[in-house]
Amino acid sequence: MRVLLCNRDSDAPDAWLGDLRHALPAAQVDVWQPGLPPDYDHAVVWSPPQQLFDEQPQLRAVVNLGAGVDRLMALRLPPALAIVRLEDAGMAVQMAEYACHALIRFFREFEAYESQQRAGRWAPRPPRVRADFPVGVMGLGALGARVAQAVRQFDFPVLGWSRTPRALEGVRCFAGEAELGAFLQATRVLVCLLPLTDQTRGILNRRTLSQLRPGGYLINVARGALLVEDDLRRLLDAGHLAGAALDVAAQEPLPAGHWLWTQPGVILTPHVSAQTLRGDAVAQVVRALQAIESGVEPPGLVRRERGY
Ligand code: NDP
Ligand code: OXD
Repeated sequence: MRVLLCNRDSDAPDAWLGDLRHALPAAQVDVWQPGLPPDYDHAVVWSPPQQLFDEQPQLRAVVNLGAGVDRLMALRLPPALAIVRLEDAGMAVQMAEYACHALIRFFREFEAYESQQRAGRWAPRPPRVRADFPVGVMGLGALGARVAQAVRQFDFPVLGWSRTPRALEGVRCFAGEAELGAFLQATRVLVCLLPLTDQTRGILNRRTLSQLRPGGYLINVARGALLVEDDLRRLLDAGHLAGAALDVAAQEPLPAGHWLWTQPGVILTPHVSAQTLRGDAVAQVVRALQAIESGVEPPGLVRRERGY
């Protein structure tokens, strides 16, 4: 088996190569570079260039070193190529930490206490009622389902929305376009964990976000292009939304001077809510390639027609 590695964003390319070679001792694993002969079986990639697929049309499978395949799906890929993505691989627990942290920061008014501390003021605020903070999770996949379960542990009412009907213990589940309105209207803190597809691009917009309960919050940990940022700004300025935690932006890195850097009520992080962990990822790559070589459907197989 001959495997190409193309992980250009990595700050430890040698460690990825070493770990993959160690985990696949019978395989030849090479780092992709332009002009290699077209005789590789599989590619393991994050954010690869179009040139890789143009030069290697015989590839049978590509394994994406992340959960979201939107960038990969935007390329021209060989029609028969199997696309496999990471499923959880240590990311679900990170998403649960991040979403719960943001939720509790909003609910317990930590931002207000931080400014009181800076002003040297000791001033307890009245407790807020948990039932007034229903949390709606958009996307109930590997990551969203874990977030919904983690939020439940803090006794917030939890709702979830997915494309097809799901049943999750303790979560009031909604599905499809027809139930989106009811889901949003019952939600105050919206956590977005949808994949970016033709159906979901721009789904967080004035029409949808204005249906959240007044004083609502947005936690977007999925992709920046799901959100119409100017619509968020209008709803924050109007006070309909009280805050947002954004780990992703339409343009990354967020440009200097962008309004989001200084918008009151907005917490920003640089696309780190759930990072790819090399050990978990390599183990999942190995399982996927072994499944493909044995003619079995690999875990994390992407359905091209759905876009995720
Ligand atoms: P999954 O594919 O496991 O889950 C996707 C969920 O979204 C499913 O519940 C699916 O519904 C739902 N969904 C998809 N399309 C629609 C639609 N049109 N309407 C309603 N629901 C829809 O993905 P993951 O949970 O693994 O990951 C989610 C996303 O998180 C990734 O695509 C990626 O963009 C992002 N991510 C961000 C990271 C970061 O660091 N910021 C890190 C990792 C991932 P159904 O259940 O019916 O299929
Ligand atoms: C992913 C990401 O999709 O890190 O895994 O954004």
